[in-house]
Amino acid sequence: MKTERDEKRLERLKERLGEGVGAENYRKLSKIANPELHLFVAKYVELCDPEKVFVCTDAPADIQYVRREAVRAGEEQELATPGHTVHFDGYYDQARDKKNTKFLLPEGVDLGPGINATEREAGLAEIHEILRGIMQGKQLFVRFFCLGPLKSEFSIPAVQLTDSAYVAHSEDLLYRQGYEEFVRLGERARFFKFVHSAGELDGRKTSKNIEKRRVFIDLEDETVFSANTQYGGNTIGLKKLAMRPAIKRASREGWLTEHMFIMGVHGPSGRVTYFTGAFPSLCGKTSTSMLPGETIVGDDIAYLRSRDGEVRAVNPEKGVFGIIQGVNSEDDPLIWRTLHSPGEIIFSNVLVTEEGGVHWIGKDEEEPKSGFHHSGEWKPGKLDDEGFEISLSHPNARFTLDLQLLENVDPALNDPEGVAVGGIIYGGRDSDTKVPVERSFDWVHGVVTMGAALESETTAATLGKEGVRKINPMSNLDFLSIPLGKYIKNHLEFGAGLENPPPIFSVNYFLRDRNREGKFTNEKADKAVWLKWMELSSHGEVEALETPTGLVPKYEDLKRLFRAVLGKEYSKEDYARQFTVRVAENLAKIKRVVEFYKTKVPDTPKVVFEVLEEQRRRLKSSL
Ligand code: SPV
Ligand code: MN
Repeated sequence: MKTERDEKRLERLKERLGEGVGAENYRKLSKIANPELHLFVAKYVELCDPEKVFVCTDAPADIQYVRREAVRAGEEQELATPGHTVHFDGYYDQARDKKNTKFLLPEGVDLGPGINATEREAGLAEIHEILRGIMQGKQLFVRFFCLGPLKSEFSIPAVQLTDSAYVAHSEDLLYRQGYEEFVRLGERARFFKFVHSAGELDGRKTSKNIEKRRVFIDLEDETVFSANTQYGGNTIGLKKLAMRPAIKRASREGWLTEHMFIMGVHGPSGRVTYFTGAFPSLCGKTSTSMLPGETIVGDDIAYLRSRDGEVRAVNPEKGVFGIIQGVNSEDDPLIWRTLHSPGEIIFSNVLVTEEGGVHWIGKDEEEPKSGFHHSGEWKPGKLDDEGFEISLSHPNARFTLDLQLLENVDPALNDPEGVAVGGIIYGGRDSDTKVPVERSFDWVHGVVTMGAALESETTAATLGKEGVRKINPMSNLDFLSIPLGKYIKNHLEFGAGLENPPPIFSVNYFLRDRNREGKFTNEKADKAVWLKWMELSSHGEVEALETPTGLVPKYEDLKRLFRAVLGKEYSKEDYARQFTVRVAENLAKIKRVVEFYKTKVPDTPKVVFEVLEEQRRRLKSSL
């Protein structure tokens, strides 16, 4: 029901957009027959008070306009290779800001310890105050997208308001255009809403008032607000911001929103088996999903539904916001080739050379002796205000591109039915405990010991100290919008409802050897072999050895696969180093995990403790 206040608001929006070019913007908005949408736009246009509003449809000319505006406004700069641009976030705005990311919860609602929240009314008042007049003198872009393939049961339409052409442009590469989808759905669209402002910009066009950086998530209204930040993980509404309301919706409706890639692993005789994989950032997730010889559906997020007894998955995205550090011609040939070819790519927080090329840490070319990046002019040895050396590029520097630019994009990317999931993988950065690859005994064992017990050493993808071991259930902890115990229960129930649940695996690319100066026990490329083994295992075509923690590959199978996949001889010594179960470390891990669930997760399902206890007993009796 529209109130008189609503009517007035719409009148004012019409006036604002009503003249000259503006009339066209109003017409575009009106074509979507959805009063809730109109009111949302009217409310935030009025509050943020931009100088101009641009309503973007799916028309190529509209999309091109946004791209040009990003360059014209100085948020992106063109590079020497056609289509390439670079964007910088502020020096202190280089990662997800967990501290200032909060759920706005009505009184009496509690998501449990560890989930950052504030009272809803107070939070709305705070963010509205920050947003008031924040876009004065700037242009507001209204964008429509669809999370997931068009015309699909999986999908969620979404609208983004932002004053950052960089954010709007990034979303073009990452999400399916959704204006026509909104027109088609009209009042039936149950959509997510995002309001973002980079806030006041400094001379280098980076957010200036980061002390007022906020990401506030209003679950009730499925709306997310983000202010005074540009870094993609804080701003690109449809990425990590949308995961929160999506997890909540999924929980209500009996499906799953996961921090998972989706890839096609190519088995014998042309068989393709789809795997989803959850890894905390900077733990090899993107590079796994892009392994040569395999095909990629998505590198970051998956919606999973059970359909006729099987699991099906879609990627809500259609592009990649990937970590660039360490990308080199030998380990990542596909990404490497794409990053060196013309095409629409946004680099962020890399070093720009005098010739208009880009460089990053771990690029296998000679390092430039000077350049320009997120800290301004750069030379080796440059120090920041606190006296720390500033690296050539930021460890969380990224590239943004449409998956269609990659040779290995999977043909099922836009299938409204999704792909059938043949296996689920959990991975983390673990230097001393878990074997490189292992299959769980069953769904519950996998959910508990591999998903719920996932630990990882922290990386540069969030602000804070690196290298500290932390539990990160399903690698989804940062995005949970429901109590963790409930989230785990959902996984258990999801599996219980499946006729034939896909096998669950864990991988660890980061195991070190205690006896050889802590060297990694594996080469980066070895993950290609683990994938092929999992593919065969998921079809029951390789046997496995039972250990106290799960089912591990047999030496002979790996020997054969190392030769076939990598052309490498695989030694018994390597196998022993990698696959000997580290009993003491595994026992210590169980202790940490039990302690965490006992003290921090009041609603932990009982079976979590039971399964961990059984594992503890198996480990003990193996001593
Ligand atoms: C991650 O950190 O998990 C990412 C990038 O995928 S971000 O958008 O920052 O979440
Ligand atoms: Mn991610």
